[in-house]
Amino acid sequence: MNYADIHRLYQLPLFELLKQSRAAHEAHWPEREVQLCTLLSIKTGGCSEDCGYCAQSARYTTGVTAEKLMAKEDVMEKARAAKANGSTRFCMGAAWKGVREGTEKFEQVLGIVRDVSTLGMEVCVTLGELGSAEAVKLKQAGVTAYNHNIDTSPEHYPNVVTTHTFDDRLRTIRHAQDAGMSVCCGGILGLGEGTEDRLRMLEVLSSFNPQPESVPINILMPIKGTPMEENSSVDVFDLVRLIAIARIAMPRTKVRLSAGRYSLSREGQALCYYAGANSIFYGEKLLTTANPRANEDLQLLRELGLVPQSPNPALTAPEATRDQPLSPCCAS
Ligand code: SAM
Ligand code: DTB
Ligand code: SF4
Repeated sequence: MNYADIHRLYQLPLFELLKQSRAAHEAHWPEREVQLCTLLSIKTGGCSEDCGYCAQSARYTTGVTAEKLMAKEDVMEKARAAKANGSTRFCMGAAWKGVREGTEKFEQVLGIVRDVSTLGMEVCVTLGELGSAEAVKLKQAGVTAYNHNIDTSPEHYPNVVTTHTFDDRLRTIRHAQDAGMSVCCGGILGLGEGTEDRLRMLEVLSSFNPQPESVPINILMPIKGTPMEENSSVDVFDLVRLIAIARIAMPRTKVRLSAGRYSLSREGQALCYYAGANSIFYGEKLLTTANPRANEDLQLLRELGLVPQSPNPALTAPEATRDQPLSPCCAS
C-alpha cells in the first residue's frame, strides 16, 4: 500500500479506521485465534552494533553481561517447556551483527535448530545479518521463519543505528525470502520517530513481495544506559491505529503485539486485538526484559473470547505475487 493510502487511513476517525481493520481481520482471520510465541535469548549481550535502543549492545552500560551461546540441551529444555505451555512458535535470538557459514558458532546454531525443529513448533531465529548461503543452511536445518526487523523508516534509521544500514537489513530479508523461509519483520515505536516515519515503515513492510508472514510491532522498552533511555512513551491510540493500518495493508500477515505489552493495560491490549493483532510473545521474559505472566495472558484471551492458535509445524512461506517486483534489496 502506498504512502498516500496509508496516510489517508491514519487520518480517519479512530472508529472508522477500526471498522475497516475489523472487516479485513474477519475476512482473513475468522477463527478468533491468537498465536503464542515464546522467545529465548540463546546468545545474550556483547553485541558489536550500536542500535540505540538495545540492552545488548556492548557500547552501552546497561547491566546486561555478555554470555556464551547456550548449550543445545539447555535450549531444548526451554523449547520443551514452551511447547508444554501452549506455544506454537519458538523464537531464538542472538546478540550478533550476523552469522557466517563455516564458523563454529553457526554450526552450533544449525545443530540447535535441527533439534528444536523435531518438537513440532514453528522455529524462528533472529541472528542478525545473513548471506544467501547462510539462509539456505538455516532453511535446510528446519527454520520456518527468520526475524529481522527494519525497526523504523529508512529516513530515521541512521538516527538509531550507525554500524549497519537500512539497505543491509533489506538484503538479509531478501536472502531469507529467497531461501524459502517466512519473514518476520516489523519495528519499534518510540525511537524518537515522527508519525511520517511510522507510516513509511508500514509502507516499506507492505511493499515486500511476498509481504512478511508476521509483523512484530514493538513499543520501546526503555533501557537504562542506552541513548534512548529517556524517550517519551508511545500513546496507546497511536499504537492501535498502527496495528489497524498494518491489518488493512497486510491482511494475511500475523500482526504481533510485541515488546511493551508489559506497560499496556488489559483494556489497551484488548483494543489492539480488536484492531487486528493476532499474535503475541508469550512467557515472562522477552530477551532481556519483562513480559506479562502467561496465566494473565491466557486469562485475558479467555475473557475476550479469543483462543490460542493451533500448531502449524508444516508452515510454508508465503509466495511472491508474480506480476509485482520482488522485495526491494535497498530502499532507494
Ligand atoms: N541481533 C539481531 C538483530 O538485531 O536483528 C537479533 C536480536 S535483536 C535484539 C531483535 C529485535 O528486538 C530488534 O530488531 C528490535 O526490533 C527488538 N528490540 C531490541 N531491543 C528492544 C527494546 N529495548 N525495545 C523494543 N524492541 C527491542
Ligand atoms: C521482535 O520484534 N521483538 C522481540 C523479537 N523480535 C526478537 C525482541 C524484543 C526485545 C525487547 C527488549 C529485550 O527484552 O531486550
Ligand atoms: Fe545487536 Fe541486534 Fe541489539 Fe542491534 S538489536 S545491538 S544488532 S542485538
